Amino acid sequence: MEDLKDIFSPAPAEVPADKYEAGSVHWQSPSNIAIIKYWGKRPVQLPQNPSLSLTLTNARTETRLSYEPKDSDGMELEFFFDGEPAPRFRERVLHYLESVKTYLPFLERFRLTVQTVNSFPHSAGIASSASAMSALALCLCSMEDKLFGSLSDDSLFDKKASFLARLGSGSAARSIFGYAALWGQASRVPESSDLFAVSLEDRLHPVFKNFHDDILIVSADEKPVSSRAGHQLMDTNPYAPARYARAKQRLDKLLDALSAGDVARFGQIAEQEALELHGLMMTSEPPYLLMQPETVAIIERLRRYREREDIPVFFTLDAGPNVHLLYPEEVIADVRGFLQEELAPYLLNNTFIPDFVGEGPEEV
Ligand code: 2P0
Repeated sequence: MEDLKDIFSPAPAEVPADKYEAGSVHWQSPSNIAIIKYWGKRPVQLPQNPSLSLTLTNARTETRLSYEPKDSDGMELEFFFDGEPAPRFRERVLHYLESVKTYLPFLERFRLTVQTVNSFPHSAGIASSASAMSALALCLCSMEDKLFGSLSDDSLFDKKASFLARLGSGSAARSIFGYAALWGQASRVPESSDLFAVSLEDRLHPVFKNFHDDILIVSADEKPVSSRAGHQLMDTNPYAPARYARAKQRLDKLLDALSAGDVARFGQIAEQEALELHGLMMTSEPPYLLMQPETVAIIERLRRYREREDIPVFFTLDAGPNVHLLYPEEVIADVRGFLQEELAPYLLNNTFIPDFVGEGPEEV
């Protein structure tokens, strides 16, 4: 509990005179793909069920936070996305910084500039809140540590970064940790918490440490229902209580599969969760669909291919129409052949993002 007190207790507002100078911090942080999905939350940004994700490598955000001393009151922020001012993102980040300033009161003593770049094309329609908010939270923790030396303990640093990332976007809490992360209290993992994610690296069989996730881009259109609205609709979804109970049961089974290296069981759970997530969308009031015809066609093709060739390749879906192909390294040649021969016609401009499980964020 001592650590908890440390992440809640605000950093000092008064900056030591010898540290009150311009500086910058710089992080890269990846996206993650949930296998057990977070869908439904309660205030403030707390999950209704624990979620578990694999941390990706190529789909990442690079963020530089620069700061210089100022005398005026209030939060001051300039925001650049891909080198251009981005007023909509600036509004969101400003709102976020206001919401976390009780933990980071020193932010108001500086003029802040955030410059951010995504490694993946924005035309791909890939949600980037996990990589973006985790990269920003890591920058905030680095800034705090530079000013006060208060986060020199790596595990405390990660915990606070995950806690702050969560307040920006729930799924971002999980991107702080490499390989695999769990966010939300789960009886099987004593250190788990609703407030921040924890690393599952030590509970992962080696087969999952370089697992592949090829992200097949089916559509880049803006989603008709945002994730924020989707979470909200869970509040009135009649199946919500059953959903939260099932997610908890599945988590236990997934933890066993992950430690045993049971790829088939892992894949079965990933697919159940993907379809259940979209089933929840279809049973919301009002109901909605994020899958496209191509999404369903790819799933059908994949299932037939798997049965025919006995190759362990599975799918999951995020809150959108794109399909994530999950498979172990040893079958990459087979899966890429199948992708080019059978799935290419369903992809937008033949686009897929080859991604895989990785070590997590990196300070630049
Ligand atoms: C997840 N998703 O576990 C689930 C599964 C999408 C599908 O969390 O409102 O952007 O910022 O907490 O994290 C997407 O929602 O939502 C999401 P907020 P977030 O990854």
